Parts: sequence; structure tokens; C-alpha cells
Amino acid sequence: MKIQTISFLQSATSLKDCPKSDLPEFAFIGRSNVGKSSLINCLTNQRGLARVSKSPGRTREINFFSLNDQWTLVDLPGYGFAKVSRKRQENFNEFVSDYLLNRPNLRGVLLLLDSRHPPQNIDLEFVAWLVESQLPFVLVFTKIDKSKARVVEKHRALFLQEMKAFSEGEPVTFLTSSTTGQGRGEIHTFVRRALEAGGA
Ligand SMILES: Nc1nc2c(ncn2[C@@H]2O[C@H](COP(=O)(O)OP(=O)(O)O)[C@@H](O)[C@H]2O)c(=O)[nH]1
Ligand SMILES: [Mg+2]
Repeated sequence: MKIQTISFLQSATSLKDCPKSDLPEFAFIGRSNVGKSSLINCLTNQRGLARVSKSPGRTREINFFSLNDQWTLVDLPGYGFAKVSRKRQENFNEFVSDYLLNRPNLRGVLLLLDSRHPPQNIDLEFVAWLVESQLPFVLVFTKIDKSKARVVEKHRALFLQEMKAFSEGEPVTFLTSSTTGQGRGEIHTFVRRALEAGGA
């Protein structure tokens, strides 16, 4: 998929602030520092589109970007950051789950996982919630340039193994690096096929 035009639509802090657009949406989510902003910039070829952060957990709004006036990339707040009080985390989770459960044009969730680490409980809890909520999702392992290929593969396999406890099917997985651009084409193809399948 060639990205011809890209524009920032708006930020939202509640479902009612979300754009009125009914274009198909793909939402990116993962814990802070997973490499979400970097991946969004890599996929869109825009260095400064999503702010790459050295101090994670600052953004709590949902950001909407229109691509080729064809689909909307949704940048969801990272979950599980330490610097935010429990109360605020609960509010934040409510907003994200409200969006995920009630947005009619949401076509898919891309859940980002840091390929350097074995399965983390917070990620497994979130993916279990996605399964339980019957939301369509794929797994995107990030930062694969940072580890040996066999370590990345081990972490991917372990995650899928852990998922068997609560999920029957096996999700589609992608291995990506925003530094080398690996996996970029595969994610574009995934979005393009999903748009075609949906008749968009
Ligand atoms: N080596 C490497 N570093 C990455 C990659 N993606 C992100 N990073 C680094 O990881 C840190 C967090 O990235 P960021 O995109 O801000 O993560 P976010 O909090 O999930 O949006 C930054 O220092 C990035 O430069 C990657 O694919 N490879
Ligand atoms: Mg970020």
C-alpha cells in the first residue's frame, strides 16, 4: 500500500469526541515504550507524526490519522505506565475499552509486544480481554533488530503458547523493526487485504 496522503484528524479523550468519519479504523496499542510511535512513523514514512518519547506514559488521548482518505490509523494510549496513579489508570482504561468495544468502524487492533521480552502478564491480560471481547486483532512484535532472530522467535512462540490457555485460534503475528523497516510491507499488505475484504 502506497501512502499518498496522510493527515491528522483529531485527538479524543472520550468516545463522543471521536471523529464522525465512518472510514475503517485500525487501532495500535501496547504498553508504553513498546515502540508504537516509532512504528506508526515507520509505517507512514513520517518521521514526526507520532511523537517518539523518552519519557513514556504522557499521552492519554486517542489520536486519529487519515491515510489516503481510505482508512484511519488510531493511536491508542499505551497501557500500564508506572508514572500515573492507579485512579488515573482506571479512567484511562475505561476510555480505551469504551472506544474498543463501541466504535462501529473499528476493523482491527494491532497489539504491539516488545520482542526482547518473554510474555508479560499485563500483555497477556490485555490479549485475554481482546479474545473475551471478540475483537479482531493481530500481534506485532517490535524492535526485532535488538535481539537475535532465535530469541525473537522464542518470545513469539512462548506468547502464542501462553495464549492457548484462553484462546482457541492462533492470531496472525508480525515481526517488525522501525529501525530497519522489517515487517513494514507485511503490515501494509495486512491492512490493504483487510480493507479489500471489507469492501472498502
Ligand atoms: N532499536 C530499536 N529501537 C526502537 C524501535 N522502536 C522503538 N525504539 C526505541 O524505543 C523507545 C520507545 O519508542 P516509542 O516509539 O516512543 O515507544 P512508544 O512509547 O510505544 O510510543 C525509543 O527510544 C525508540 O527509539 C525499533 O524497532 N528498534
Ligand atoms: Mg508513543
